[in-house]
Amino acid sequence: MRLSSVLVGLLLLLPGVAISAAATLPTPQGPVVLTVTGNIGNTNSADGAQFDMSMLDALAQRTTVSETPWYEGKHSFSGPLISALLDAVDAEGTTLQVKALNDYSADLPLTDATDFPVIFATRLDDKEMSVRDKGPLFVIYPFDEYRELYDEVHFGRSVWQVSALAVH
Ligand SMILES: Nc1nc2c(c(=O)[nH]1)N[C@H]1C(S)=C(S)[C@@H](COP(=O)(O)O)O[C@H]1N2
Ligand SMILES: [Mo]
Repeated sequence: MRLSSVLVGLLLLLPGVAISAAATLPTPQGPVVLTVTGNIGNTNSADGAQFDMSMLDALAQRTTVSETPWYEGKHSFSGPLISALLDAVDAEGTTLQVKALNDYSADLPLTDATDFPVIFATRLDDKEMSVRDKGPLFVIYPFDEYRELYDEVHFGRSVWQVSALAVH
């Protein structure tokens, strides 16, 4: 009878564990657009935490309407807050290395994401961005809302064609 009560205990326990893990970070169903590695507590693959577009859309979103060095006039950029993404993967550390498809990479202090509503833009004027248009992911600082961010330091951290992150 000991064994059967252990088995009952396991049966009660296992679904709970599976459900909470799935709720934390599901498995991507569509093409993976972002892979996060490094000092993170939540993963969903041997390669770290992988995200498809709908997983990014499910995170807390923000829009900023701003001038930028890359486009004429003001445009609307929207997508998940970097802070929401860092929460989702349970990131710990001081630096976020942001890597692009073209091998460019920049180190962002994690405090940028906690001090300002910085966005991983997935939409420019409500449309997804193709790789040709600096997509699918573009780090966008809320330049018009915080004029002090409009400088070379933050332009250099505004990585476009983002494909991977490493938390250190
Ligand atoms: N993917 C990618 N993002 C990037 C860069 C790059 O070469 N590739 N250059 C960065 C730097 S150093 C700056 S100053 C700005 C430059 O943008 P610009 O080349 O359109 O002036 O984009 C940043 N984001
Ligand atoms: Mo730059």
